[in-house]
Amino acid sequence: MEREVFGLIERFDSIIIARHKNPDLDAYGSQFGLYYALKNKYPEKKIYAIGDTNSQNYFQELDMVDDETKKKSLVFILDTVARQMLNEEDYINHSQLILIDHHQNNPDIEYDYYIRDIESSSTSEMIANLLISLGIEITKESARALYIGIIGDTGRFLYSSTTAKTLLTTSKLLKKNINTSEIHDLIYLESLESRKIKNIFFNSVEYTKKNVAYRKNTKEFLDEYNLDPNFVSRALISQMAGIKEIPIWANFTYDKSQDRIICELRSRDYQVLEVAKKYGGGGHFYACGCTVNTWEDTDSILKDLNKLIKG
Ligand SMILES: [Mn+2]
Repeated sequence: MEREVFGLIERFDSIIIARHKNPDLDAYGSQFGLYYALKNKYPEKKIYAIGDTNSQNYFQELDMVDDETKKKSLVFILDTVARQMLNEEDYINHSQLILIDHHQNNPDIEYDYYIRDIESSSTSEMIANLLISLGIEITKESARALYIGIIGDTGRFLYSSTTAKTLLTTSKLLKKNINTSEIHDLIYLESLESRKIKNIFFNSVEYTKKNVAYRKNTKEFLDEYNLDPNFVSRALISQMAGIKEIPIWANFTYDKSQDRIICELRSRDYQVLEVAKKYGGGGHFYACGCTVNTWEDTDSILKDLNKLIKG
């Protein structure tokens, strides 16, 4: 299938690279990793990176593309295959649609080609290997993006999603002389304010009778400290990780922009994905999420999480 994808890249003069909304480092990394490599190899083609942006954009502004251009373009969607994770305007208009993803879900959108590798740590790792196998040069800029995506999804090579292939792929990126300490400072240095918020967050974590740790981040909490729901949802959940007594942890965050509650579920040993799926979400077996309408829904999620724990 990689050869067919290569044929399409060669054939189209207009190529659009999209990824899931509320992008994380892997969504950005895979998007810009592919973008910079294609821009370098095909300077005569129109290459676009599109989508929403947030505080994790360590790259550049996204492109605006009109519907007419989209309709005659090859469109890539990276790091998701789920309609719920996408802005419809990012993919609905296209000539050919290619999905590239490392998640467990089955696509619920129509596509032309789908490259899936659930063994891959990240979509960025997949893009790196795709570029290598197609003989498309990974420039230094592209390598930096792909490296950022890989460290994002592996927690700097800490999670068990890190494989021999992940490290082999990363070593090829490091040969491009990217400055890893500069990257790590950019992404991981935090402000004093942020550390203080983490303390407030952790001190008010609650526990179910089966020791599922959870935090309900209400509108009042977000307003009081002027917090971005994506930051609270994605960045603060790790405060509950790595605790011996806590097998499952969940973070529920009110999002004003959609008047709904973002749920992030994590576990070391229990497959929480089935619970996320029950509420219309998806992701990985041990790290996934969904979005619900009411706080009562979050209570029923907690009940379902409790049921996963035996004894
Ligand atoms: Mn990913």
